[in-house]
Amino acid sequence: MDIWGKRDNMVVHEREPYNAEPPPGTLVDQVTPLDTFYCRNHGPFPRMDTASWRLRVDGLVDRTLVLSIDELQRRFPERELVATLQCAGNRRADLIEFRDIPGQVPWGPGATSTASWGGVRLADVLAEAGLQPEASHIAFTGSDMSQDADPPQPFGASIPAAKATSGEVLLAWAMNGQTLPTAHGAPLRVVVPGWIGARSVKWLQRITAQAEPTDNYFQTEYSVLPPEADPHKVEPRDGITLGPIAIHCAILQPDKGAHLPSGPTEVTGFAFAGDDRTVARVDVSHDCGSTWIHAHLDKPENPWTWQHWHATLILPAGATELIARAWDDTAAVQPESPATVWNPKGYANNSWARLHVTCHP
Ligand code: MTE
Ligand code: MO
Repeated sequence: MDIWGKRDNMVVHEREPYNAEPPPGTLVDQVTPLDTFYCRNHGPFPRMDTASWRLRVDGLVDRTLVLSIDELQRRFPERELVATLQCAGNRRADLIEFRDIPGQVPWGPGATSTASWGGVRLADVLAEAGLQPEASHIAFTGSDMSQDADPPQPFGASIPAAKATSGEVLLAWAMNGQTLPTAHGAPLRVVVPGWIGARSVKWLQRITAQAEPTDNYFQTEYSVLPPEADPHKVEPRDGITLGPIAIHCAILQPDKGAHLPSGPTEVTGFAFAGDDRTVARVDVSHDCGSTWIHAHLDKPENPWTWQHWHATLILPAGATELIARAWDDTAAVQPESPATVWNPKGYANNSWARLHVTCHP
């Protein structure tokens, strides 16, 4: 284990700030162990003292609240929810192969994980504060300073009030039944199920009800710019600000580059549909999509979690590319290639999962 409690074989993209994902093929459990859960940071971990820490709830509310962890735990009903987090930069490496994306973390397919989060509903805390009618957006501010912004500013995000007051958004102090680890935002973080990970602000210090989305640097940083745009010249608001996650899947087994006997082969993976959508079907192919097998799909525990799947393919001898693509319950399907979705900052690559293997007769 490393100093942040992560297994030794994590793919560490950066040590400071710490950015790491589990190696391909690892995410086989419905709930990801803490030592395997990906970790995405824009600055060094802030020093947090739980005893003196307070959460401030302010802005367009009837009552400003200042709450300690104790008060949060005593005054609101405790909730537990299994939910998948996924970074908008997940699978950027495949976009980079198509066209370079300088200065961004080259995430593989492991910038996603699932935990059982424990805490209180954001909706309950906002109800206590009393949201005013003009409060259309709920902004979150963390405690970590990031040099990505010029001048440096704490990481922040906002979500529409409609999402914030839905029951699924949590203020979490526990992860898989343990105290929330420092690396994941202790003492308290937001968990916005079904939305890009960047909206789930860690080391939370302030919640502000406001009429507009936050002007925090990271709100518009996480947007899809037009392909021809120069990210240093355009305004971030020229992009599409990311919120709900698009339908996505990954192949877990066989291993990338595996040498296997030809014949029946078990192919496994997971699929994830963002927001309150669920995965409706996963198709798997070994012949460039001429024919597809429908995978057996696990039932979702709730709409906020990934769903694992498995299928048996009869693989011919020789080099083969395995392909998987998922559909959600609105019949949205993953796009075929990274070329379709390439964008200058390399977000939201949800193209078909592909994996090369070689079969001997
Ligand atoms: N919150 C703070 N305060 N600082 C950050 O750098 N990174 C965000 C989000 N919340 C971040 C943050 C991003 S981009 C992602 S994908 C998730 O946290 C990652 O959560 P994890 O590190 O617990 O996996
Ligand atoms: Mo992210």
